[in-house]
Amino acid sequence: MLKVARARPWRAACTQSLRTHKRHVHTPRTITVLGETYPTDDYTNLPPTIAALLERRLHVTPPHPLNTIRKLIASHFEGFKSYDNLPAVVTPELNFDSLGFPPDHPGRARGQSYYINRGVMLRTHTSAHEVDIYRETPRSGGWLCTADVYRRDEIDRSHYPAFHQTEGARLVNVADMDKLKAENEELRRGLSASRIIMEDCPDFDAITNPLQASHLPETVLPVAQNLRLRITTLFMSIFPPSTTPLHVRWTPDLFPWTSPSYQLEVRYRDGWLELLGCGIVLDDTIARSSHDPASERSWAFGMGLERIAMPLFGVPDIRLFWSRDERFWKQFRDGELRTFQEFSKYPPSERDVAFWLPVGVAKPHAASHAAGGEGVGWEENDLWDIIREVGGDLVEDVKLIDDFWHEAKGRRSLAVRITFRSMERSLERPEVNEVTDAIKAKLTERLAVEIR
Ligand code: FA5
Ligand code: MG
Repeated sequence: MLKVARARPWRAACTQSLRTHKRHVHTPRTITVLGETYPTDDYTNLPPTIAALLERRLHVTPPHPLNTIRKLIASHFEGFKSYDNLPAVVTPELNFDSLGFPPDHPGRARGQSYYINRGVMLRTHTSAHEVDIYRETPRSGGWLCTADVYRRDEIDRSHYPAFHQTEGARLVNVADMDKLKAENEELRRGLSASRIIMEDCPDFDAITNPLQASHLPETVLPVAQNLRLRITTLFMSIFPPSTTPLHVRWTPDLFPWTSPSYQLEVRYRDGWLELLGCGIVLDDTIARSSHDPASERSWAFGMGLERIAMPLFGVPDIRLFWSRDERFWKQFRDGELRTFQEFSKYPPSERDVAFWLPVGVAKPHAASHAAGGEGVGWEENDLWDIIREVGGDLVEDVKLIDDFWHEAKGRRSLAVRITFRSMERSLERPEVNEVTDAIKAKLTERLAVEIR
């Protein structure tokens, strides 16, 4: 206890100087994103490699599979208005506050999201546009919004710092519940005639997934059922009937602006792949959207398009969606589902990199990871970003393989295993060594680590 207390001022000083160092040496005064120039500040953490992805617009570029999926989804939601070109640069107010994220929500931290500066960031989800779009939506209207979203994340075959989501929402007048119940019956009949296996979950749980205080079961349960039925029938219609029936399961979830909330997973390659989150929008958010929570309910969902495209097109690695290689592009036709043929798989090459963290970085778990990174001298996502920035798409996977605290030195040591693999060619040993050396140099320069 005493040790932690004594260590604190020292750690704070070190954190400060590290941050000043990083900013002073590496952050330009301004950065330009999608043609707009912004001043930088102590929150800026958007690397050029990520900023470059904003130009790609894969979800509106035929014959890219994400464009095909976007259109398939839209065809299932007849009469819903589509928004496919909203810019990725948003304010934290839109991305978080408009949806009631608490001030200390971890998603707000610099370590989790990409900030251009304190006032502007890259959207982390399409929900950032919910309130604005609802405002333009008439009573009983529906809408869809598809876009690229950005999150600082680990690297593996199903996680990439940029991915795509389709958000959808439907407003329902509480006076229309009978109509909605009839629609639900129709949807249920369609489902029971299909080969889909659906594990449903309870509509709500009074403790862990409650109805909102102002919602009577009779004016909200049909809406919650309509949400799950519309989504399940969407997947029933876009996944072609095959010998193995599609197997999905609903479970309760938690979002700051919906209650009750649900998540949908699909059975894929011996595991469960998370496809989407959704729920009944809170009255507060409805009111913020210039609608009347007393007479209107709304469901909303946000689904990951790559997660749908991977099983649907048989794409084994999420990096492939960003490929510029014509062997990827020429396999697809606009609007058609085709099974991707892996181009010859080149061998992986692994390198381990071990290093001491800067003196003064606290023992793991002694530090609290406060939102906004205040007082935190070490942010693991900085590590993944730098490795990706230097190694680009040659980096297939990065794993933390060692993390120990050296009592006598009072220092923490980490080791990572980087798997390099090109989708396009065999990597030569000297090239891999050169990239590894460049990664080590950048880690030393930016994070003040000491390579072991
Ligand atoms: C959301 O982003 C919420 N905005 C969804 C929502 C909308 C809830 C409206 C309620 C109402 P979540 O963080 O679970 O939720 O992400 C939604 C989906 O995006 C996931 O289910 C997954 O399919 C996909 N996804 C999330 N992270 C990644 C990633 N790093 N790479 C690829 N896909 C991802
Ligand atoms: Mg989720």
